[in-house]
Amino acid sequence: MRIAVLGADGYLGWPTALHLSAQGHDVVAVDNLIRRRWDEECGTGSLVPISSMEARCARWQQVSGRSITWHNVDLRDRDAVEQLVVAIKPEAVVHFAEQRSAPYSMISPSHGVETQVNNLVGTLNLIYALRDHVPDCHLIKLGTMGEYGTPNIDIEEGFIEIDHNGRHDRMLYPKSPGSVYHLSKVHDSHNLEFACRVWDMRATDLNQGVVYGTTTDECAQHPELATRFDYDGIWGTVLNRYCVQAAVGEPLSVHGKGGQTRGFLDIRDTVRCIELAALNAPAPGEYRVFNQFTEQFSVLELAEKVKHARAAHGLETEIHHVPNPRRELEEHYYKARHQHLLDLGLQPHNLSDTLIDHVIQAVETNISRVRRETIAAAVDWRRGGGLYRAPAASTLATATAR
Ligand code: NAD
Ligand code: USQ
Repeated sequence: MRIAVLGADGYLGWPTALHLSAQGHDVVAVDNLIRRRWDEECGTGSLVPISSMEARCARWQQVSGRSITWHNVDLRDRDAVEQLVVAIKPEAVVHFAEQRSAPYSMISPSHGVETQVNNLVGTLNLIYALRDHVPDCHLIKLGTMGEYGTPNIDIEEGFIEIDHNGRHDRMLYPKSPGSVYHLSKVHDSHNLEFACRVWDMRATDLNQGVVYGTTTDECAQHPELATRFDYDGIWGTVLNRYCVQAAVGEPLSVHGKGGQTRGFLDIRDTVRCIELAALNAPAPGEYRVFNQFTEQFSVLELAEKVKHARAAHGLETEIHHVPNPRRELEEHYYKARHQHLLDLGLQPHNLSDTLIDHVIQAVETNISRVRRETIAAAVDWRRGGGLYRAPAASTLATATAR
């Protein structure tokens, strides 16, 4: 298949481009490198050194004998998106290219607006270009489990059957996201569903959980094929952050009580899920939703897993309950269905001590690059955003008192 991977310079886009290329697909990699500029703005950076897209693609050609074509395109530029689609005529498009940090979206009004403009305009430009030039193309769009929030009922895969006043219907599952970023994904989902229903497009919306891990089979083949690894208080995701904290000897920062439960998956499963979605396209007019995660954990359970993995090597790790900078339930019901990708053949890599050890080893290899001042949570939801540095880790009693 000719597959365009949008957001190919990112944590997940680059390993996916490599994986699809390794499977023999004709891959076109697209990005506008804005994430590297956001890092400059935030004073943050990938822990693992990452090469330029030109160098990465050249290295992949040399290592694998396969070529990935690289285009620097901003999805907000409608003409550029249209020209790209006309030029490459993709059979499938994997769309990762969005502002993906919840804390970044909550820094200020301009960061919130920037996030929604970037994400919604980019996705709309793509929908129109595909509709007008390759209407049969399968759009595989990265959504997020956080679209659903934490409802007090089971979470289904995109749709729910409702009986109301004696009548029955199948409707989009209600959404209750927790940040301006997560909200942008909800708006995208509605636009995608509309495009399928009204223009007979075909789309898979992948409501992905929080990803952890540093590498995939393809990325591991050469240091220049490495993908980025974020750990700071704006871009780092929770388990990756805990592993960095453990490696540098800081306490693990559990927000509040730590009962916040989320879906998680290994980065190796991300690339496989995308491949499975691409190989099994929906029918024209079908809007399909897969919940893309493999296991669910509370953030306190995850911290305990990291502590346990360290203890196996005789190392002591502290867990601190820091005041929660977010507005979110810290104790709640959570049961989310995630059957569709398993039915298509996904064989999950469950979280193990070995994986945690592996991530911590990757951190230790790059320990001199850790910017310790960026590790603490940096954005406070409750105060209407604003960049701040969290107070020193405190006790659960203090967190609860607030
Ligand atoms: P990332 O920030 O590492 O990569 C995103 C890439 O998209 C960046 O390289 C950036 O430059 C590019 N991009 C952003 N806006 C663009 C635009 N207007 N035009 C062209 N390129 C643009 O993020 P990631 O962690 O790889 O996440 C990829 C996708 O997966 C995102 O849509 C994110 O919402 C989703 N997702 C990520 C996770 C996770 O845990 N990392 C979990 C669930 C969903
Ligand atoms: N958390 C801690 N301690 C930390 C960091 C986070 O307890 O040091 C908690 C948060 O309060 C939250 C949970 O961990 O309850 C997840 O936070 P996160 O930063 O790991 O993930 P999140 O902000 O939800 O965003 C990440 C990605 C985003 C993706 C989302 C998937 O950045 O792109 O959409 O995970 S999901 O959460 O399923 O919506």
